[in-house]
Amino acid sequence: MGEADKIGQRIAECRGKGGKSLNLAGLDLEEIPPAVRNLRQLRNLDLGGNLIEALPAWIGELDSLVELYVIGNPLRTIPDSITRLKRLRSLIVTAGSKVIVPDMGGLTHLRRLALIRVGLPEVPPWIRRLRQLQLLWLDWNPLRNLPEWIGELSQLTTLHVSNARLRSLPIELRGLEKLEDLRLNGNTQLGLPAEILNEEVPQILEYYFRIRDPTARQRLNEFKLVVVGRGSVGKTTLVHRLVMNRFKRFRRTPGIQITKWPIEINGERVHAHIWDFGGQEILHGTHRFFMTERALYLILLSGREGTEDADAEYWLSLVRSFAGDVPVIVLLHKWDDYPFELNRALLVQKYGQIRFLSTDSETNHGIDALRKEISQQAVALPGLKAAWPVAWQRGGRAVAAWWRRRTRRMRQSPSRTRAATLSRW
Ligand SMILES: Nc1nc2c(ncn2[C@@H]2O[C@H](COP(=O)(O)OP(=O)(O)OP(=O)(O)O)[C@@H](O)[C@H]2O)c(=O)[nH]1
Ligand SMILES: [Mg+2]
Repeated sequence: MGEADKIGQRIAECRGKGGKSLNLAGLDLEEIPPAVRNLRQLRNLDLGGNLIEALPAWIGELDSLVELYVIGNPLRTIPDSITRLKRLRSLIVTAGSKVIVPDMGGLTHLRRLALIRVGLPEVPPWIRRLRQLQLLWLDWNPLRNLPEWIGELSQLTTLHVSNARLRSLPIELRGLEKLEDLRLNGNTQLGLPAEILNEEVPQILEYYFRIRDPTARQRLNEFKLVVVGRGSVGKTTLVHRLVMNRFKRFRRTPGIQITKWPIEINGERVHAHIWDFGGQEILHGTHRFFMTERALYLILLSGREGTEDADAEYWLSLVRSFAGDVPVIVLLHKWDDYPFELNRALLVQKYGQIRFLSTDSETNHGIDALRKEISQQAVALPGLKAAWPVAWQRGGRAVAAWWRRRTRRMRQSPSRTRAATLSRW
């Protein structure tokens, strides 16, 4: 019996028995034998190691197929009709050169997809719709990057993109909680040493985002709220009132205190990182180094000492000089202890857009209005829901620690530290 007859017999047998699997691997086939078209019951078809350049359009008629293996063929095109194989869970293709691949985003049952060495210049956008994907192999394609939406494929356990041309990784990879097998070897531009590449997924990503690309950006629902004002004006007490909704007495704040405050804005949970600056005068000079553009500023003033106008000018000019055109809320604070007024029109004329509110942490006066105002202003901040440097949160903690060390030194020897600080900056 010739080779062709043997193949014919195998197909006939499969048909006769209503077989679910057909193995046609390694038979030097140049095309799928036409008789396969009749095997409508087939669930698994293995065409590996043949000489097939094109899958026929009728492949779409084999709509019971669950697994299709086309490994090691000189394939050039995959026909559109493949999108009719709605039950397909595994599609494994490895070729040797460019393959025309149709939009297969409708194959939403796919769990395993391999498109290896098929000349993909980018990750096909339709893969985004394959929400059930667990395994994705894209090795040996000239891919320069991975899309951010890769982070939406939440079922992924395996991602192989070895020997591509990746230049960077998206931070969204860190959101793939089930990912346990990440292969990135052969992408020299990522700068990942061999010993790291063999590590577990969290170690690979930690190394990459900490050492290689600490400026990678992450979408976070958070923003920075900076609270300033002279010593004892009530900053720390206000932060406690905002976050815990209680009035409590505090000692004076020795440096910066950073508090995380979860709030709801437009039905979404957002975290404010509140930077509460110690108001002692000796610390003011360094405030400016922590004033950043992507933040909302609260300036607290009180009236009992009679310095409210000068204080308002002092803090507004500091904020405008070092943080720029940021949103500012000026609080006429400790209101129920001592109500007072400011020349609001003049301040607005000199320092631009400002919101004014009267507040008191002890009596809760104006606190709800303040929360509301903060939410409204935060929505407009460029940082909210937009890109933030990843290192930002860590940065906050490092800054707080550095500040504590510094103020400790400063108390021991104020003048020397100040000189050292100046030369340092
Ligand atoms: N009547 C009244 N007293 C307040 C209010 N907020 C704070 N205080 C009191 O003012 C004093 C200083 O409050 P803090 O919150 O520690 O002031 P601070 O601005 O954080 O001070 P520093 O950390 O030294 O910069 C404390 O005695 C508070 O109890 C308020 O809204 N109304
Ligand atoms: Mg304080």
